[in-house]
Amino acid sequence: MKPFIDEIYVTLRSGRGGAGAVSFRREKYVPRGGPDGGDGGRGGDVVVVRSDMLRTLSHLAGRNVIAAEAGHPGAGACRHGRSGEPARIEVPPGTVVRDAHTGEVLADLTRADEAKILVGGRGGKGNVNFKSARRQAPRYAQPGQPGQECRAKIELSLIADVGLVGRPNAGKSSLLSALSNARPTVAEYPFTTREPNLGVLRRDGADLVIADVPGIIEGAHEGRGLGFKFLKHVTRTAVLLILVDLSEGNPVDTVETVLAEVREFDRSIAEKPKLVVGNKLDILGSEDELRKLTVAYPKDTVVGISVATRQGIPELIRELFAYRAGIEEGPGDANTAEPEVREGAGWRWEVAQGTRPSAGSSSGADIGSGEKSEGYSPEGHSTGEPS
Ligand SMILES: Nc1nc2c(ncn2[C@@H]2O[C@H](COP(=O)(O)OP(=O)(O)OP(=O)(O)O)[C@@H](O)[C@H]2O)c(=O)[nH]1
Ligand SMILES: [Mg+2]
Repeated sequence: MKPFIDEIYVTLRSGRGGAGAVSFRREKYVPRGGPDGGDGGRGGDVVVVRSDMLRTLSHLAGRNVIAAEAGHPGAGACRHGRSGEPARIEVPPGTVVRDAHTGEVLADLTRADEAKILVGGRGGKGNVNFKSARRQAPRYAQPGQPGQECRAKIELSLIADVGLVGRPNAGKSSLLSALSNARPTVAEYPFTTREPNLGVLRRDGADLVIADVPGIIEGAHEGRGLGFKFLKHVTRTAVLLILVDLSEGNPVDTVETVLAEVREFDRSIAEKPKLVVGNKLDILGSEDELRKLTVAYPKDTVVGISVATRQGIPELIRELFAYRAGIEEGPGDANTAEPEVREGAGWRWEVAQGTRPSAGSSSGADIGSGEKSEGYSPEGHSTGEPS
């Protein structure tokens, strides 16, 4: 399996324009034929294209520069140079391209199919354009315009509808497994999940994408446990599902700790609609703990479940679909039928080693500045000196 890579830095370069040609018509019975140097071709653009087949940025790993082709020079007999081939960069849905230095968003491929990031340089005009009554034999043509360059940060946020957050061992991966076709690893030790997992829950033809992220502990914002940078994968979810192991006791403290860490990461995530879910209801005494949650969060929806016995799971699924923005409750049988969990696409990613800058939040302190774009230097053969 390819490593999970969700952030890369790369220098993008559009093609410089091709130079215009200096050329004169030379034919047997045409003495002193006029200038006929054609224009140079346009340089290639840099375009980012959304590919729904891709799930990570791994295919771009190790690329330091992505450059489009330069425009081809013009030639005699007024021939135009060919345009340079664009650089088309395929990325998964949910990719955002930013200027690595300023953070400015250059393209957001969540909904857009493609976006032009850099425009190729214009081709130079050939000497046929510079003929005048006074200058009948211009020995001059324009060089092509240089291409553009930028250091880009290409970043992927998973597009999930529901984000599962909670302490390690709460049963997040077990729940994802119960709700969707995804089969993440489940184990009784903390931090089993080290990279996000996605699963799809399908019901009455509507899809709900659920993201299970690694467990969060107090002090995660200071790097404890696995840290909290993976929370960026829930920045775009519509609903936050906070899962609590009721058998641990003090469920309200647990929810507050998790929320405090989420808030440290990004206040807006903590303000999303929340679903507070108590898990492991099958364990003795959990009912009482669940009641504490219901009392503490009268405004939020509180649901008790047991992934082990499937108690409460159908109710939870109904709540999830009810919450999801833009998707109403499925037609008809909402109260009676057991919601159906069917096949869909699911992915599991493995850990990437040493592929990205250390802290997700540092806005690129260690980014190389990349080479500066070259000067505007005319190239060899086809650009003549001014006469
Ligand atoms: N008794 C009981 N055990 C459960 C239930 N749900 C999950 N577990 C167990 O709890 C343990 C942790 O489950 P996981 O799904 O790996 O928990 P997680 O939240 O994904 O944990 P991390 O990935 O480490 O953050 C496993 O041993 C599960 O079998 C439940 O409803 N009842
Ligand atoms: Mg897990």
